Formats: sequence, C-alpha cells, structure tokens
Amino acid sequence: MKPNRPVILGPKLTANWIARRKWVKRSNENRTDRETGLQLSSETASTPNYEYLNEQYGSLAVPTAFCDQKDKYGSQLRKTLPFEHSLLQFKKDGGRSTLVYPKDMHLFRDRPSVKAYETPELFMDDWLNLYVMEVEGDDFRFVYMGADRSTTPLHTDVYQSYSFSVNICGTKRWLFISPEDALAIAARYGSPEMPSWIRYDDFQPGGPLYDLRSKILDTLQREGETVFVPSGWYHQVENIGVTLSINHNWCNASCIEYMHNALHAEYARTRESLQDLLDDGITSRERFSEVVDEVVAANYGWTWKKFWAMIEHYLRRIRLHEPRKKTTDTPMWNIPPQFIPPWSYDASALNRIFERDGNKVPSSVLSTFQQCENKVCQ
Ligand SMILES: O=C(O)CCC(=O)C(=O)O
Ligand SMILES: [Fe+2]
Repeated sequence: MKPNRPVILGPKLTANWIARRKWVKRSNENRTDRETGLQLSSETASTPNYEYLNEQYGSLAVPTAFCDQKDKYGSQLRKTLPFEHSLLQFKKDGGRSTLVYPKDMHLFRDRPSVKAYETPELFMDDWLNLYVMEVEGDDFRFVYMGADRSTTPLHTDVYQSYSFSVNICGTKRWLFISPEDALAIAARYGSPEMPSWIRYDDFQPGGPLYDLRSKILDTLQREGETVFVPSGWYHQVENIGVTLSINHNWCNASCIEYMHNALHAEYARTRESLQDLLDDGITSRERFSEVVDEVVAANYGWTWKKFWAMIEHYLRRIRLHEPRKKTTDTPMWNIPPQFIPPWSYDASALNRIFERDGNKVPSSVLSTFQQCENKVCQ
C-alpha cells in the first residue's frame, strides 16, 4: 500500500467468500468477448444468481446510474430504484439492452444478517469503516452490478481514500492515471480539469494522448480478481458482460497524509470561493469559519471534526483496546496482530500531521495519542 501503486491480486484471496459461490451460477458454455472475439476463460463464464440476489436484497432501494443519460450537472443520471428492477431486467436481457448500473449499494449495511464475505486480512487495518460503522451506523462497503458496457466515469475516490474492488462476476476494464500525471493529461483536453471519460482511441496513434500513453495503465480485472485502487489516482471502469463486484473505501496510516492534504486543499478552495462574505462584512470571522465548515461538509462529505474523530476512534479501539460504546450490528474488528503495523509507523504519520496543524489538533486527539505512546513505552 505504501508505494501507492495499483495492484491486481489473484482469485485465491477471496476463494472462500460466500458471495463467490452463492452470488453466481456457473454456465458450461464458453463465452467470447463481443468486441475482440477472444475466448474468455471458462472461469469467467458465470452469470449472477439473480434468484438468490433477489431473495436476499431485491426489495432494497438502491442508487441506479443510467450511463447514457446525464443529470443537470452533466453527471450520469442517478435514480433510487428497487434492486429487483435491475435484477429482473438483467435476467431477461443479459444486461445487453440498457446501460443500467446499480452502484454504491449498501447491501451489507442494510441486510446485516445475510453473510456474503469477510474482509481480507490485508485490508482490515481500516480506520474509515471502523469509525463510520461503529459510530455512525453507516459504512463504506458497496456492491456494484453493471450491465454490459456500463461505465463509471473518471474520478478519484471519496476523501482520497483507498478502495479495493473484488470482481464476483464478469470482466472490468480499468484505466488508471497517477495524481502526478493528471495535469499533463488534462491539458491535452485543453482544461485544468480531467475529462469525465478517456476514450480508448485517445491513446492510440493519432489520438491526443498517444505520446503520453505510458502514463495510462489499461488493465482487465477478471472474475475473482481484486483491484487495489491507490489514494488520489484517477480511474475509470467499463464493464464487459454483466459484472458484479464488492468494494470498500478505506484508509489507514499509509494514506492518511494524502487525505489530510486533500482536506486542507478543499478547505482552502472553499475559503477562497467564499472570501467575499468576509471582505464585504457580510459575516463575522467566527461565522465565516462555520459557513466554510458547512460548505465543505455539503460538497466534500466530511470535515476536520470527522477526520479527527476517526483518528481518535482508531487509537482508542485498536491501540488502547477500549470497548465499543454502543452495541451495533457491526462485525468485531479482529485484526490479526501481524496485519496491524508497528505503533511507530502510525505514530510517525500522525506526528507529521500534528506538526503541520499545530494548535488546530483537538486536545482529545493529542491526549489519546499520548496514552498510546505511554502504553508502548511501558
Ligand atoms: O467498478 C466500478 O464501476 C467502479 C469502482 C471504483 O471506482 C472503485 O472501486 O473505486
Ligand atoms: Fe473509485
């Protein structure tokens, strides 16, 4: 994780997942890819088990993207629909007649009694879900079920967290661009912003990205494989055949400094865009910082308050072994010790953040950190 590069892990990592058995049906026919005519290996020849998924999750209302329609902001149109609508349609047409993409579905939060998988140990040192699940009763664990050719536009992940995506069925084509290369790529489209989609022709001879093609990672994720999405990397996805995947957004000491940087940048942008309120005497200084907080919360989804609360929660639960405050339905966080980094690793990342923020670090975070230091020194 520390090198912050994309990785694909083989199917063994999730071989014992219930979802990999119950969510799919194996078909005997060998399938070919419609575009390339290539034979897909028999391992990929499975279809979602629509009956099972419908039984367990069909009645849940889920965000559903229509990949060929735009909302008023130019993003993919999204509607909240019962999952069974898409399940029935895909069952009928093999996901070939519309570009429907139910995504960011909180199936595990909303049906906690249905067992589907265990988080691989490699991804268990997760400060984000520990906090969000135990304190807010929400989660960053998602399911995606895409029609053939459905897409997720080019983006970076929420709060610049990591994600991992396990493909249960079908094939995904991913493009990755590092944060360092983003400006150069965007400039080729005449903009400081990245486009919402990079066409595959754009990095072929004659395309605007041809000479930058070595900066684009173009890769296939097949059934059973896990993709690790590093912090701050741009990525886009196209589904080949009906795909079904499980993913988490998550974070720990290895990416906390990127997330801290990104939150600083978001606050700076927001302060700048609202500066007139101060200059024109419309708000007081105190009120101004409250307004900035509110706007960051609305646009970005979290604030310093939550950022620090997440860190403190991690320190208390994992480093100081404090019990959970409320009883929640969430699974216990039994991270095998060898998957928790040495305290010095967490401490040095946190110390660099404390140094940058000086007296803005909440005192409860500093005192909790000190307790961790004392515990280690005992
Ligand atoms: O599979 C997809 O469509 C998108 C997945 C994604 O963006 C992620 O895992 O971060
Ligand atoms: Fe993503």
